[in-house]
Amino acid sequence: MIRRSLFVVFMWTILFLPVAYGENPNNSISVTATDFHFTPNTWTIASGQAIALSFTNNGVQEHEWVLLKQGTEVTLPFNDDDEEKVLWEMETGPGATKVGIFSAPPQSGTYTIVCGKPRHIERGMTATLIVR
Ligand SMILES: [Cu+2]
Repeated sequence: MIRRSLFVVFMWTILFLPVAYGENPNNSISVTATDFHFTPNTWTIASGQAIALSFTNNGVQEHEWVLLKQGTEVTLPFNDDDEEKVLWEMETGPGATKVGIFSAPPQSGTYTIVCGKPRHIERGMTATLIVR
């Protein structure tokens, strides 16, 4: 019985681990924020997948990576009134790196990324997320 259990675990490892690891690179993106840019400023992810975002802040101010709903128009100033436009957001402090997990939208297309801190959009903190 033990031998059979070990065999099942062994086969599971052979069959499924390569798939799991193989998918990881496509489901991980990274961004570096400075005052006041995102680098890179375009990412492509798979629809409906869990996506890990590694967010490094090399600026001296706090920055956000805010994923807006598809078709959202950014109206300035961007503030608390715009909260209903947000699908997911993450904030990272100066000199820090954080990893967050979000669900890629099920609908493919182009989504707008902004930093929601006051007047950061105006200074250039916008980017594009492509969902395929
Ligand atoms: Cu910012």
